[in-house]
This record gives sequence, C-alpha cells and structure tokens, in this order.
Amino acid sequence: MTGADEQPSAEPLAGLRHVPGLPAVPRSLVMGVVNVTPDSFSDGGTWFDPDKAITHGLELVSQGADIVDVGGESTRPGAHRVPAADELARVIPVVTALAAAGNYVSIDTMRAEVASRALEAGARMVNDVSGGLADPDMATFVAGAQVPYVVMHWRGHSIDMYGPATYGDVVAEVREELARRVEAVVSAGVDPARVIIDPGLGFAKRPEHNWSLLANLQEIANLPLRAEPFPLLVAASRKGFIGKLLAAPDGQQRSFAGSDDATIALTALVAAAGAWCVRVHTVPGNVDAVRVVARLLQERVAAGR
Ligand code: PMM
Repeated sequence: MTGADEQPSAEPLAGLRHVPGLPAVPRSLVMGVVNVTPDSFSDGGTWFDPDKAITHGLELVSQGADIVDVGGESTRPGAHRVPAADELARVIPVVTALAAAGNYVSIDTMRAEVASRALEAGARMVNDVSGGLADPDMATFVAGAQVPYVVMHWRGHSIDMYGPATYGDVVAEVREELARRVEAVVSAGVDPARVIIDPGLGFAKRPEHNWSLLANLQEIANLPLRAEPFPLLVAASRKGFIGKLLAAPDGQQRSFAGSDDATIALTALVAAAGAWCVRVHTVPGNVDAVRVVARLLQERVAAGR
C-alpha cells in the first residue's frame, strides 16, 4: 500500500521522526487494532476466535495498516484483569501468524511475561497502557529487548476507571505524569529514541479531559526531558467521548461503528498536529486521512511555513 507520496525522504516532516525498528514513512503511521478479547468495549467478542483475529489482522494490513496491535486483555471501564495464562493463550497464536506473514506486530499488554512471549513469537513493539506502572518488570524487560515502547498515561486499572479522573489542569498533569514515567523507564535502561508517548484518551479521563488533551497535543509531546518532541500515539478510535459528542437529540449515544467517520476526522486533525501514529479499528479512511495530511504538510514545508 505504499504510494509514491510515501517514499522516505531525507527531510521528515515536523513531528514525524523515525522510531528505530518501525516503518519509515514521511507521514503518520496507522496502527490497526486486533482485540482478541470477549469484552473489549468497541469490538468485544468479534475477533475472539484466533482464526478470525488473524484474518482480521491480515485484512487491516491489506487495507494499509503499518502496524497491527494485538491485545488479549480488555481495558474497558470496569474490566477485571484476566490471568496471564489466558492472555497468552489469546494473543500468542495471533501474533505468531501475523508476524510470520511479515507484518509489524505490536503487543498490547501490561505484563512483561506476555510482552516477552509475544516478542519471541515475532512482535516488534510493546504497547503498554500502564506506561510501566502495572508490572515493575516491564521497563527492564523492554530495555533488554531494545524494541519501541509505547508509554501511555495511566492512573490505575480499569476496574475503577473514573475514580482517579480528577484534574485541576488536565494537560499540565498528564504531561507531568508522562514525563515522570518516561524518566523512570529511561532510567531502567529503555532507549529514549524508542519511547513513544500516548495521552491515554479515556483512561481515567472524562470527555472534557479527552478534548482538552486532543487540543493540546504539541504541549504533551514536548516533555521537559529533551528538546525534540516525543513521537505521539493517539488512540481516539471509537472511544466513548466521540459517541457522547455525537449523541442523538434523545441522548442516545452514537454507536461504536457509527463513530468511525468522526474517528477519521480526528485522525486528520491529530496527524496535522504532528501525531506520529494513530491507533484505529478501521483502516481505509484513516490511511487516506494521513496521506492527505502528509501531502498538505509537505506543501507547507516547501513554502517554508
Ligand atoms: N486504548 C485501548 C487499548 N489499547 N493502547 C494505547 N496505546 N492507547 C490507548 O488509548 C488504548 C490502547 C482501549 O481501546 P479498545 O478496547 O477500543 O482497543
């Protein structure tokens, strides 16, 4: 799915830096979601069967996803943790098949043990929604594995998703808490060039918090730890704050699939704001959006604006 407009160029666009070990294209990357769970909030159960999950992952790639993110533990509000053995049984066959087909596979897990087994099975990246807080062994494991690592802003497990959703200044607090997490994982040995940060939309955040964060992505990417912005992953796809915004006049929240067009709109906006990657449930419109934005940004760079 690589078009002529996607050849790596000597001059990456502002905010889009290459993360070692991942595709190098001068546009935001698109990560397609494969939730191998019975209960994820937007697509729970749809891809729980491993064969269906593999077929779905291959389809996402054929539609243009740069990375497929495989997860075996739901983080929907109120979710209980699943035992590590169940998580492994869900994700490993799917990671194995998708990686064997030559794809960039990310493992969405909070457990070092699952990350380790998934990397053995061919995954090339760890996406940890807890930013290293859920498992004290995770940062050291990632440091040794030398793979890209998504550090998401997180305040606790999903069983109590909204208890800790209190902020004075959500942008400043998320930025500060992310900075502390990045500092911690880097001091555990993780290569800062492989750290990707994520504001954690919906995780201990109410709709107004998510909108504030989306409106201030640059500030979040510019952590005080270094001069360059960190690559930013934005995962707005199908989250409840979109469904709430688009509720019908009778208050009925927009369905998950009914939020996909709005997700594409957000993809375009966050890509234009410099997001390094978007994590999405449907691929074609989102890939089109990042390609359109890259072309416009290229024009801006050429004009020196
Ligand atoms: N959200 C979910 C799962 N994994 N990973 C990252 N990095 N960021 C997120 O916001 C995130 C994630 C939950 O959404 P889903 O159940 O629809 O996949």
